[in-house]
Amino acid sequence: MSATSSESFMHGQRLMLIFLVALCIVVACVLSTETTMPTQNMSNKERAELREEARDMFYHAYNAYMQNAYPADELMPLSCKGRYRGVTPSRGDMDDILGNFSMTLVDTLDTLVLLGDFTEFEHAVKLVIRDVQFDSDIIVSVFETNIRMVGGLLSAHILAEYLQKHADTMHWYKGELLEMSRELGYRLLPAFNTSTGIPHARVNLRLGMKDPMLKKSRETCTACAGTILLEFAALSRLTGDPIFEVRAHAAMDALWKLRHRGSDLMGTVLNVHSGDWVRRDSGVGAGIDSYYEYLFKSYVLLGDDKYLARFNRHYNAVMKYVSEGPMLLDVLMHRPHAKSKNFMDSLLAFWPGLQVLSGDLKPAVQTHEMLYQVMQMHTFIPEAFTVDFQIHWGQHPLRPEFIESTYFLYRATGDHHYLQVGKKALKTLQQYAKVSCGYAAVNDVRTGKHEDRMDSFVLSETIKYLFLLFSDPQDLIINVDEFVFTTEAHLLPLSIAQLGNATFSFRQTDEHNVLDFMRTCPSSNRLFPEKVRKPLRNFITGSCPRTTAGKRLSALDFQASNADHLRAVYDMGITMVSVGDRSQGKAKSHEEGEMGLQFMQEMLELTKMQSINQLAQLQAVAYATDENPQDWIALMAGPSHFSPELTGDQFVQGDVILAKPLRACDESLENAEEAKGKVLVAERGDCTFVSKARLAQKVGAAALIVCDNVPGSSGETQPMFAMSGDGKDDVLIPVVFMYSVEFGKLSAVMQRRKQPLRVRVMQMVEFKRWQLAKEQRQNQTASVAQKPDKEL
Ligand code: DMJ
Repeated sequence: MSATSSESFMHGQRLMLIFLVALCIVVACVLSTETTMPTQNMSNKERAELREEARDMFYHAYNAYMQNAYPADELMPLSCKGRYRGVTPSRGDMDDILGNFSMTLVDTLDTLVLLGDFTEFEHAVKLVIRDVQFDSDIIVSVFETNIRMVGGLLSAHILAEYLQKHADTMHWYKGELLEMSRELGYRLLPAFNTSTGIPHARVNLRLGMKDPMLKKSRETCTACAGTILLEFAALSRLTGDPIFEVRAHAAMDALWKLRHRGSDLMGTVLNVHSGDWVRRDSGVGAGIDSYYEYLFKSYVLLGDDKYLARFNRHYNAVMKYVSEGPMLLDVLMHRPHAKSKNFMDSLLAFWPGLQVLSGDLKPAVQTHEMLYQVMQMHTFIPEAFTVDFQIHWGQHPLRPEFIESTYFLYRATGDHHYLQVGKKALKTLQQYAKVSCGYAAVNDVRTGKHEDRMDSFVLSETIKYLFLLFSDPQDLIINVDEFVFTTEAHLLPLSIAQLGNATFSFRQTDEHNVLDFMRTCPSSNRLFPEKVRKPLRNFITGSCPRTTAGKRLSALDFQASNADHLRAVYDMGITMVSVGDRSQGKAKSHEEGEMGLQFMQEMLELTKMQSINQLAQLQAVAYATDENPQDWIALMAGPSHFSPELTGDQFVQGDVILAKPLRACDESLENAEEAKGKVLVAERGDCTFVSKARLAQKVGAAALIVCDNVPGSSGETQPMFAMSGDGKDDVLIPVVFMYSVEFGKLSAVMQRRKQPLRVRVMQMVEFKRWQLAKEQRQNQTASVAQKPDKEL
């Protein structure tokens, strides 16, 4: 959904070829027949063991939170303590999800019921009623508070009433959770007072929109505004208070009016007052994801056809413009034939699950298969990956989307492949994310380094979907098919559409279950997904059979995102070896082997050109040494998408100074005064690049250098990337990124000197030109100086 800040690798499709070239093998002999690996069936025993392992995972994380963090919003699994808003060092905008309202516990309540742990559920509900309050002077995200808190309270209320009726327990419960969700709903309502009816992104829990910090509030994301209706409709129908549903419908209607009338696509960021689009990128991932989800699920939950009609219009547009084979690539809503990004984000992994629900199974199987290959390639699905399936942003906060889709695909097809995929995901979490105090997010899937962060969705979604995947639906306490899962995996009963009060029906033991029937053997459902996956099996490494007829593919035309090109290259005997893959390619014939050699020669040429292009985007942090003040040295740096580009002979010069605290994530700096007019250095981590930049700008710094927090990283050994922001263009100072090795050199010089070190931030290519011009001048002077002697 609405994760916005990202890092983007500058390497275009072709740059990846530098690595491919080094690793390709041309062998002129006939390709052996393609081998297929049938999906292994999973025994009931193994499935039950995995269900129990998922249960253990839940308790490992839940107990760690309850024992070390509660009543905090989140557990910090590395420091093994709670994360409190205003107490724990700020991570900038990211902290808008925190309201000091015990978010992880509220978000987790209904999972306890699914696990059948009524005792702990009752205990937890009592704690929430006793401890959680909302009257805080804190600005929170409307979207996150709605999906995690309102949704969590509502589904817990529904399940508490269910247990009263069916498990003869919790008789003391009198709808307190519903009252709490109504109170919280009222605290979110001021955000809806806009001329369009589209809610502001953030609201102060106590002051509403009267908080001076919200005076300039204008922009929100499509998903943020369009992921309200399920919870607000349930709130209205359960409380009998119509205001919530009215406001949420109005927001959905206003959003619908903003679609592009030609393409039927939506952008990702908009102005809540004018209704103007701020970002016109259109995809299915960050910034828009759950808007589509809520259109479809609003139809399912509320039975209102208009939402199905809207969903279908958008869906057709997405499949026409955004979907490209199994990939989903952003386009511009007003120019849908132009791709606007060359990377995909991990949030789009929810899409196959939604496709399953809407009945479009084939593309769901395909996209899921592509994502599974990305996961196998990089251990986890990175936050963003390029069309070449290289890492664009290496973070992985243990998100649920891929497992969620795996669950829905399994429920729809009964194909054991999806159990095997779930097993792989579960074991990966156990091996790489489990720490003694819970599960820690992965800071970079390349290094496996952990982050001190366990988002509430790890318990409310990631582990819940794993548990559901390995559970036989018949063994669950509730019939999950009678519920809609909200975007945060909270359960809302389908019968809510008829509700004046909570009188929906729960499972009847003898009821007919359509899905169970579909899975009885023999069923074509079992064969279908395998048939769709098979041609994609090596989608990333490219080994599908194809006819040889046709024009030779030249290196210049080659696009690594094009599946046909990948196949053609493979047929020429060139194997693209990606992380962890060491298989060799064999040319289909001698003729194609020759073509492969020719292709490789062209590729080498292109690689040379690529480094020239790359140089144009590289930034430099240059300084002169004490020993030789005329001699400037330039260290390699990466640019950012959100700050002004330094072009031509532009540069910013100033003394370098380290931010205090170094991460620069707080509201201000201890050395703010000193930082004025200087080139500030802040370390990567704890908050987004752009929030560091805003702070640097606020204190009057001339430029910002963000230095990496991964020891040993270097631009010499890994691709440079450009830092991405959040779509706003309010950063006016140059911001560059330096890997650790390069920054280490700068820092060593800083430490050696008694005086502050003066640096220039500029384009690397300009630095080189400048140096060259200087050398030429020196040479000329030298030759002029030599002339008289010679003449003598
Ligand atoms: C969750 O909070 C929800 O699933 C949301 O819609 C998307 N992002 C996170 C998990 O990644």
